[in-house]
Amino acid sequence: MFKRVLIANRGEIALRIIRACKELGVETVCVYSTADKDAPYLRMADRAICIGPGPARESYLNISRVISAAEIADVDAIHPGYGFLSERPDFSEACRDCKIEFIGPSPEAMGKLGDKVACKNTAKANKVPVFPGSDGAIEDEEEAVAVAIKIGYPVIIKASAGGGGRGMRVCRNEATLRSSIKAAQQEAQAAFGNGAVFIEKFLEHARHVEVQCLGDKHGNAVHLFERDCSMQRRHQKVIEEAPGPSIDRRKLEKVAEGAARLLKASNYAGAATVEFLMDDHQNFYMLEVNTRVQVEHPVTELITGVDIVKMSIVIAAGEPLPFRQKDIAIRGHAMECRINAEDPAQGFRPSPGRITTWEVPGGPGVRMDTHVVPGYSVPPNYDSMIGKLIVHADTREQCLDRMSRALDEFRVDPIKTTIPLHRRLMQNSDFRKGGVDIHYLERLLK
Ligand code: MV4
Repeated sequence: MFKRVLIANRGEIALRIIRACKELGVETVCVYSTADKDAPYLRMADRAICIGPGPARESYLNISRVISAAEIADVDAIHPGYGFLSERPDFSEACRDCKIEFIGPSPEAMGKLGDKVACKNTAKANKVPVFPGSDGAIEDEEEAVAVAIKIGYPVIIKASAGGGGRGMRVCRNEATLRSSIKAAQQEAQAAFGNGAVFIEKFLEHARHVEVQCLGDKHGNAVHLFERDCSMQRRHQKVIEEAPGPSIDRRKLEKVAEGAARLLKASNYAGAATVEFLMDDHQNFYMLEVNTRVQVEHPVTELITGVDIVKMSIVIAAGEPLPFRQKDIAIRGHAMECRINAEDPAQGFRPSPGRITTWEVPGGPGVRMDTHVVPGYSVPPNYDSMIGKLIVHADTREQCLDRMSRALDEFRVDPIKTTIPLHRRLMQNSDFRKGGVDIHYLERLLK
């Protein structure tokens, strides 16, 4: 195992990684920006090193500053968490060049799964279902039109290097498609430095179902079942749950085994999530692969008993996965509400500032992942997520009631949070029935 790990992140995930390291007997080094200098989790690490000012470009996103801190602290490995440098093949490579273990996939595996066209090809070769569409990148207008005639409208143009909804265009007829291709290529080139775009069939109504996977350095790969993340707004997830409500278990298991095969075929070591859309007939279509530990990993931890963050470290240290697929089973139901410092009554306007009252829920089946304490100031520089309330119960209905009860215990003052929205959603009959689609929340908020 590693002697010392640097955490190249902030907030709740930095604290989550500190906790995993402590349980593994690994020393921790946190990097921080001046905007985070008073954050209490920094004192839980063995060492904290300032790497720059508030703007992320000059601190958490700055590869040379992070690597310099790692060299000064003489760490064996770096955990990137999520966001920031976590999905940058150049960062994984910089770590390798400096003989520091990157806790995540190799730059090759990350590059291959991060490029959507390449990823889709590997998926197809491994019998992972994908949307019908172009074979690889589209060269010109005529090729796009030919593919669209074959698969039928509507179609969607996506950037091969895009992700999380960036660089997508829906085309409902030939005229729009013709006028969009060149613009999409130019946009992709400007935004991602890669002009490759592809097209596929556009699905109007769908659920977002993603499969959590783990691969090790010995050729083993397993899945930890699925999460439903359909409750989202502007590509930001709001609630996640596991398992997905009313999903055909046989279909899901086939797809999830495919996801694990995809990791294995990509020589992937670490945690990964394979995202799918699921249509009204429970057909699955792969969207993209996230090559990192995700925000919503706790719901999978609660239903499987697997510590995903600990596993990410164990895998990077070269140990084989300590279990096989047959050892993984689902127990109960789990749900996560993202607590953001935003005002749902004001169009989700950010609400940073000092938190004087912070009373968090507890009791049976309740887990709170947060770096916030009373007196903490939410800096305006970063993502507005300040914590995650996660609950576990035997059934989905008990889980909803437990979440409701936990949300009722929550007291935060004076900043605004998404707690009132969550309380409303826990009583929403469509959500309680299960199976709302990815557009549900935006329709509800109109
Ligand atoms: C799609 C789609 C419909 N059809 N692809 C958005 C984020 C990116 N990961 C892929 N996205 C979509 N791809 C096809 N062929 C609809 C979306 C989409 C979406 C997907 C997941 C969660 C929320 C979403 C919200 C709007 C659109």
